[in-house]
Amino acid sequence: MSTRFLISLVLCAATIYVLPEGRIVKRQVTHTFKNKQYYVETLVKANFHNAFMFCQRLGMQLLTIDSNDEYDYIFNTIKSEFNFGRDSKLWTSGTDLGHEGKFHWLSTGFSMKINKWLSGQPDNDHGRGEHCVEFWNNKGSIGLNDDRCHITNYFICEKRT
Ligand SMILES: [Ca+2]
Ligand SMILES: [Ca+2]
Repeated sequence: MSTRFLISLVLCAATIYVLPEGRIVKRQVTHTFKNKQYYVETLVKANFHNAFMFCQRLGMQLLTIDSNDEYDYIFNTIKSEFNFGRDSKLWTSGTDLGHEGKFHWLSTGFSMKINKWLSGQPDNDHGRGEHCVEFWNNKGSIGLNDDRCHITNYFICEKRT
């Protein structure tokens, strides 16, 4: 083994070692609507908590939907530009973890004003506990659903401009 090879091996190991926080590569903002920029994460799936932190580490926030117009924009975007097929799911920052049945956006602290739930939702899984809000394609119908926070989904990060 040559000295040069050994040195590069050590340097390479050192680079990996000193980047324990550097696993998230800067993602590109891909969409804008009114005063917001969005990044749709379709490479890494994460549970609700980790999706929230992932967005924070990008200098962004997990999606909050402030109006019906914004909902329609996101809805149309994921339908037309992403393969949001049957059983596809995407986290938003909506949650009723603080108070069962009262949904807020964790990213802003404001209560959820829009009513875009899929038929029969939110159902808290009939009392078994679902506290985090996602877009869900349920057999061709797309809308919001409460789901278990620990499942891993793709998600959308946003940044106010
Ligand atoms: Ca719940
Ligand atoms: Ca549900």
